[in-house]
Amino acid sequence: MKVSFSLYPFGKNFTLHNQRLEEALKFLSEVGYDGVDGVVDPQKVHEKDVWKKLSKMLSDYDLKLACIFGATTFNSPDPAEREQAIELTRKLAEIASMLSCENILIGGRRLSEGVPRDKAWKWAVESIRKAADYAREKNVDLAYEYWNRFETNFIKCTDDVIKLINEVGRENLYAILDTFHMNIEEKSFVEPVKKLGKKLKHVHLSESNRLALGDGHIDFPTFLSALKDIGYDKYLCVEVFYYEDADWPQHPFETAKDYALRSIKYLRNLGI
Ligand SMILES: [Mn+2]
Repeated sequence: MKVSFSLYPFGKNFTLHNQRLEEALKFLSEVGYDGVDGVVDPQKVHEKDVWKKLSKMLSDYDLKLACIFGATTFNSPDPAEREQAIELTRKLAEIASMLSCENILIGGRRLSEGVPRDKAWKWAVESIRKAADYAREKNVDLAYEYWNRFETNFIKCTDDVIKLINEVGRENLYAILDTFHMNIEEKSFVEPVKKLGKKLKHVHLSESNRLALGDGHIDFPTFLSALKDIGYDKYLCVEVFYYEDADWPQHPFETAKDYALRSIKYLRNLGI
């Protein structure tokens, strides 16, 4: 299994266009990461030079772009917001293909009070289907990440993601498992992996407190052995996350390096 690091903790609003990107890539490459996950600016879709330069930088440091962050408003009651999600996916798929990135992460936001769940479900199915068709044209896959009850009331378990994948009925729609959300919502770290099987396209390894791997109490050995059992051979993305502005460390860039280093060491000790 290959390991990537989500660039999020390197700084607030840190994207693949950040001034310090190269410094981050150099570090991650040196300590043994195979890839990165991150945010790209869809408005730059037609600026071919931007993507050429980025692509070269990634390859210079022998890193792959494992997954880019995508839309989360496919389930919105506002048709304009659903259309935006589809349009965003179309741009991101074009960018992903220029960067040899296989995956776009998608999700589903919290429904406001009074929004009927069955309608939101139908909106999500229809708009994700259109988005998946655009992504398909560029040979890019969509991977749905469910979140936990504190972050969404829409899709928050593996069973519902499988139902979504089946109803959308597009081969390039897959699932992401995130151990932080699993820890809250699932009965075990094994069953969801087995249920998804080949539909599992990407993984977020995230601690119970979203800090460096080993700083919390997620049972990673059990989860990783379940992945081995299904022959999972894709990326494990280390995801460090802060929920509040107040949670950001004083020196996020240096702290992110520390978390990235300790996390990869933790995984190496587990034989990854
Ligand atoms: Mn995640």
